[in-house]
Formats: sequence, structure tokens, C-alpha cells
Amino acid sequence: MRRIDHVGIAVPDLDEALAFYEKTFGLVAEHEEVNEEQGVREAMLVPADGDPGTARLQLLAPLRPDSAIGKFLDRSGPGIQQMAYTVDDVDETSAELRAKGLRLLYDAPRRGTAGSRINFVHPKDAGGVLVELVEPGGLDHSSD
Ligand code: MC0
Repeated sequence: MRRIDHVGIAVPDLDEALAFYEKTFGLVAEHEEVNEEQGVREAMLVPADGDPGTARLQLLAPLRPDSAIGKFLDRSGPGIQQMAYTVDDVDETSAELRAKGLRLLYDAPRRGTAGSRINFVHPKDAGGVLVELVEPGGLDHSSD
């Protein structure tokens, strides 16, 4: 693991949440995207004048009620849904974790934010936390 990549928060309404985080904590969106496969509209937030290498806050709003975020909101309400780590090679890290007996959700990595490659560790194998592994893609800004 390189660093904490982002903490993901499930929200019912992305625009409302963006306004709340900017007004309350001075966090602004550096990137917004719809990911149809994941069933989310999402935004990555950073402190307006913060350290460029800082971990991001990700706001995740559901595109459909039967999506991962839709189900999470239904069951738990808004709140922290995932903890994501930056990795150099998501295939390699997934293989290492599988060898330690953890269940990875996908056989092969899928597409995440900004062209990243992602996989997840099942929350039941990680102390009740949904862990995302992120291999940054070409649009990554966090090491600028
Ligand atoms: C479910 N559980 C969780 C949890 N979601 N525990 C902690 N954190 C979560 N986020 C618990 C349930 O309470 C339940 O516990 C048990 O896990 C099994 O639940 P389930 O009925 O199988 O729950 P489902 O159907 O909601 O599926 C959970 C699962 C799903 C993690 C498999 O959410 C999933 O596939 N997630 C990966 C994709 C994802 O999260 N996409 C959205 C972010 P009990 O004790 O009741 O048995 S997209 C994203 O993140 C991308 C854009 C990116 O960053 O690049």
C-alpha cells in the first residue's frame, strides 16, 4: 500500500453534499464522474488550499436503488461506505491478499475514478470495512 487514497461517503444527493462540504469544511471537487458499471455519480474532494498529496474525500451518490450505494443507503443511511488505498499494481496486491485468505470482490480489476483500476476486499474479511484498492490511471492528480 502506498497511502490512503480516499475515504468514500455514501450520500443520497451529490449536489447537496457538494454544497455542504464546501460551505462547512472548505472542500472542493477536483473531479466529478458518472460510473455506470458501479451505479454511481461521484466526486473527489480536496481542501481548497491543501497539500496536493492529501487523501481525497469521495462522495458517492446512487444512480439506481439496486446499486451498491443504493443498497448501502437503504440499510445504513448516509455515511462512510469505504476506505481506499493507493497501490502500485492492483493485480499484484489482489493476489497477495487472496494468498492471505481474503476474498476479493472481482476476479479481475474494474474501472474506477479517473481511469484507475480497482478491486475491493469483502468487508467481512477486513474487520467490517469495505476496502478498495486503487491503481491510479492517467488522470490521477494526487501526485502532481
Ligand atoms: C455491506 N456490508 C458492509 C458494506 N456493505 N459492511 C461495511 N461496509 C460496507 N460498505 C455488510 C452488510 O451489512 C452485511 O453484513 C454483509 O456486508 C453482506 O452484505 P450484502 O447483503 O452482501 O450486501 P450488499 O449486497 O450490499 O453487497 C455488499 C458489497 C457491495 C460490499 C459486496 O457493496 C459491493 O459489491 N461493493 C463494491 C462496489 C462498490 O461499493 N461500488 C460503489 C463505489 P451482515 O452482518 O448484515 O451480514 S464505486 C467506487 O468506489 C469507484 C467509482 C471508485 O472509487 O473508483
